[in-house]
Amino acid sequence: MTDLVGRQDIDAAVRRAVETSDITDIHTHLYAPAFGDLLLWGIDEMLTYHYIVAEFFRVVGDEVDSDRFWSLSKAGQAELIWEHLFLRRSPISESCRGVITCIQQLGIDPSDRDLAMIRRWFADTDVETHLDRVVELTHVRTMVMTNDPFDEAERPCWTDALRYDERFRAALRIDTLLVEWERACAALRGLGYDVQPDLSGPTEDEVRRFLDEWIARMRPVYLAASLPPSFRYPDASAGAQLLERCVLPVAAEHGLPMGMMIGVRRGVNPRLQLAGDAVGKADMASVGNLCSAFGQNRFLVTVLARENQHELAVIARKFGNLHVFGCWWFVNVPSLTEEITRLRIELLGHSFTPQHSDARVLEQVIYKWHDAKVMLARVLTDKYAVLGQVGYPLTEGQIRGEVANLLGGSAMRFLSGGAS
Ligand code: FIX
Ligand code: ZN
Repeated sequence: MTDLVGRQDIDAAVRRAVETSDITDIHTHLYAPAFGDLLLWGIDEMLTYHYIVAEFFRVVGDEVDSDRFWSLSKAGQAELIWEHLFLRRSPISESCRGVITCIQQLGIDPSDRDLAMIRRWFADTDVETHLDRVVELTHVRTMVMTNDPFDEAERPCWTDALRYDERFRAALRIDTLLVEWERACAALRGLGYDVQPDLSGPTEDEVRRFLDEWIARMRPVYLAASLPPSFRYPDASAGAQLLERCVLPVAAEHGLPMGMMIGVRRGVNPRLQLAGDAVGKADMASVGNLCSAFGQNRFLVTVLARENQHELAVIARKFGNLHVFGCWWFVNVPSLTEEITRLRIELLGHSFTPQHSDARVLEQVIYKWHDAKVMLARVLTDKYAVLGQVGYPLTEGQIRGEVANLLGGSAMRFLSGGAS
């Protein structure tokens, strides 16, 4: 072994591997430029990210009510947020600090706190050049989108003429089908599918036909849904019935994993719009029930509640058809990502994916992956150091390979039918 890493060099070897590895971001809300305005980017989009909007409403008091805020242009909203969260206060929360990290990493000087100057910098660039720059800066070379055929803004983009950048991959998003069957039923009828609210008649065949058609159109790498804490399997609800009789059989037939993000309580404060969702503890036994009952299916799962993380990792030890991924949304904060990643390495070794960005605005991959890399390097250095202490010979090549797996290699293998 010529590339043996000495105990004192582990830290540098891990940092080198993390810094140079290509990354696959397996869950984002980004779109390829071919989707036009659906790809959000630039400083005003960053400032009006729903993570930040929630923080804005906490501090603004009676000065700006929610109706007035939502009636403003995006630029107007961004200016208010800049004033309250970046000038009157230091942007110390994770989502606010993330904006400053992005600005700084893009080579813009944040020290003047000058929004007009930052806007000019973005006005001087175009989306294609900017995307190349973000990819080079982060090494995030593949981004999995969130593609919802029930979304009126997105559906028309999926014409035969749509040719999009191979750095983007699709994920067929079906929350409406699984969580809001009444709405899905009406939408499907509008699209010409013969479905009934009580699932009778040809409904199941028609839902399968809908899924087959969208799989053919999008060529997704997985199917996905965000689910509430109340999600249970088995269950008599329309969603659980459709999952069992339509979604999972179709997914298995096409060799596609089912992505499940569990634990979101939607619209706890509807006045905050997208920023109004919260978290609840979910039922991890249901995840185990699915993995056991559908051994021919593969499941990609993340959970929103800190309280669910340990049980999910334990269930993943029991089922090879379960791939745990990401620290999602409210657990994507440094104190918890480190705790969760350590726990997962301790229970699962390398067979999981520590992070995804969930970026909604292109530049967010910069700060979210910057943070994920720093955290991962710290945790891995500790874990390898312990191995070194007990005499295990680590090589640079092995460290590089294992880091690449954790940064997307393992997920991509799982997505294409292999083991984690
Ligand atoms: O369901 C999801 O994919 C969530 O990630 C989003 O609904 C959420 O708004 C979000 O952006 C979290 O990061
Ligand atoms: Zn998401």
